[in-house]
Amino acid sequence: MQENRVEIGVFIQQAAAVAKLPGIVLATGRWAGTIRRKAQRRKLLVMNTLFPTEPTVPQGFFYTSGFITESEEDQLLKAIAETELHTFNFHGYEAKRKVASFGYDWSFESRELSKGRDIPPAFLFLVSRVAEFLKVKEEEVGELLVTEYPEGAVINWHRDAPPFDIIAGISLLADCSFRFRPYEKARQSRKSLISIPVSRRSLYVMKGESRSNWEHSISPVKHTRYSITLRTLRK
Ligand SMILES: O=C(O)CCC(=O)C(=O)O
Repeated sequence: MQENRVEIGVFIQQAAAVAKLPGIVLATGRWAGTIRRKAQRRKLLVMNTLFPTEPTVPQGFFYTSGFITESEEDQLLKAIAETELHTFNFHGYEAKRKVASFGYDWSFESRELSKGRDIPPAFLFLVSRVAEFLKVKEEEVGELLVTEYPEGAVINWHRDAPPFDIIAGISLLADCSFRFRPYEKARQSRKSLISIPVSRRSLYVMKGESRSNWEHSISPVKHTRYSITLRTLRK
């Protein structure tokens, strides 16, 4: 997992820095002072990075760039152009973004899941690719949501609806800044905010803690962006 790689990377970096410290006992004369001061600065640096207060990314979050090719992105954008999108409405508030949902649809009004339209054939290659990546059966992907973010549109802080389990997001046409903050209000602070640059054609996955203990949002997009969100249903 990415976070493990990050942790291992930090550990190797720190181990390398620590390994250079014995240099101070070998030096004598005026060099000893310089080397000692350098070593102390290095030691401070190590101490500052040894126990990070927050992880780099929440546990259970995975990101990979270039998940789809440019021609697959074109293919999906053509499929979206043929899809009727409607303005997203949240308790009477009309958002800037537009959506189309296929498979199981969650209603924010009734807080119920209902079976909607079948996923159009043009998106099925993506369902199968993501299912393979997640190591789940294609049938386990319960919903495919297409979202259009015109320039300046956002998605506000939220945690996905309870009936869904794993969330996978593919970005099309533009990059965005994907943010996490702890779900628990008491743990929210400027320091606990995590911003992750997400590029077009990439895939991110949220499961585990990133899905249940954190909420996410997207900052205003600089250029029109589309996303395809695939969600598995809880068993
Ligand atoms: O556009 C995205 O990648 C995020 C979508 C999302 O968070 C949602 O629909 O709940």
